[in-house]
Amino acid sequence: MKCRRCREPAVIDVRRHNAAFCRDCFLHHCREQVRRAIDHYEMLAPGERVLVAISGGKDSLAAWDLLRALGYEADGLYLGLGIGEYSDTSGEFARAFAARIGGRLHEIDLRDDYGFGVPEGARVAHRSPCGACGLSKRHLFNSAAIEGGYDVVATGHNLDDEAAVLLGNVLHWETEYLARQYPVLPAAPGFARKIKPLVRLGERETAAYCVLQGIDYIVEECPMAAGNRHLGYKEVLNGLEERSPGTKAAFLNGFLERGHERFDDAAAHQERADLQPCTRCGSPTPGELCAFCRLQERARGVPQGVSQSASEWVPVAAPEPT
Ligand code: Q46
Ligand code: ZN
Repeated sequence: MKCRRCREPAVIDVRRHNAAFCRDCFLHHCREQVRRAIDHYEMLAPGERVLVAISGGKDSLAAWDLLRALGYEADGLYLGLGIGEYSDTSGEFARAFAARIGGRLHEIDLRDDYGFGVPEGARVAHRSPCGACGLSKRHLFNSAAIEGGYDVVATGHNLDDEAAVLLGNVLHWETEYLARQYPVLPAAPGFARKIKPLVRLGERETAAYCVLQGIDYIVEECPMAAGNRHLGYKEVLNGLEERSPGTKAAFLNGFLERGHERFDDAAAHQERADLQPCTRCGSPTPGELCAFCRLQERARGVPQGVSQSASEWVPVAAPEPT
């Protein structure tokens, strides 16, 4: 197997592209895919400051590394979720990577800074752990970006993640989620722009990128993910991909190029029009208190460390992993 680009011996094949690459050309391929995604979806303008949501996993660390490699000014933000050993270990990987690249890593700890962890939050809110987690991440990454003067929040969602979320949204015809499922969500008053620069890279590619680039990342999945629908959708798509390489990319890219606009009507954006500042934290919200502040108020009275398995819950929508 020879590298498609330089004809040296290849170390990895990418069946979707019907290509194999040596180490250096594979790293170039990854940078190229991210560069193309940024250009195509107009994710970033020169000089903009990016805050990368860091989980300690392969995708978020690869996203941070790739954005820096492409010359963007990107800092990281690690959010401790209070999920026992998983959170302790993922934080260590995030810190070690930041130290290695000399990057600036902000940190927020949900339990230390806000008085609750994801397990307690889920229990009091009668949500799935991933629901409480997603709400907290969206709120805290956005408010940290606004307060820190960042233009953009970047997440490590890859092609596999996005295809799985799309499958879930289509199976349940979640039209509002379909309207918002796009690699760029524009900024609005109180909201930083959100981008997904890894949308053209598969999960196997981001893992290989980290290995070939010498990036250590937490390999274990979050224990709360067990049994959630999102993993089931990934398995289904992996089965289809195995039989017919390129299916996932065709599914996702077809939606982004030809399907998304059909759901992206004014109504989808209307909800942002009638927002007012949360009386407690100032974030835009339709009510008095934003959803995160309500969650925090309810969760603070609950004993810490109450564990809740995701499989006991039926998520309302597929979670947004990072
Ligand atoms: S971290 Fe949070 Fe994920 Fe864990 S609780 Fe669910 S959403 S699975 S990416
Ligand atoms: Zn609030």
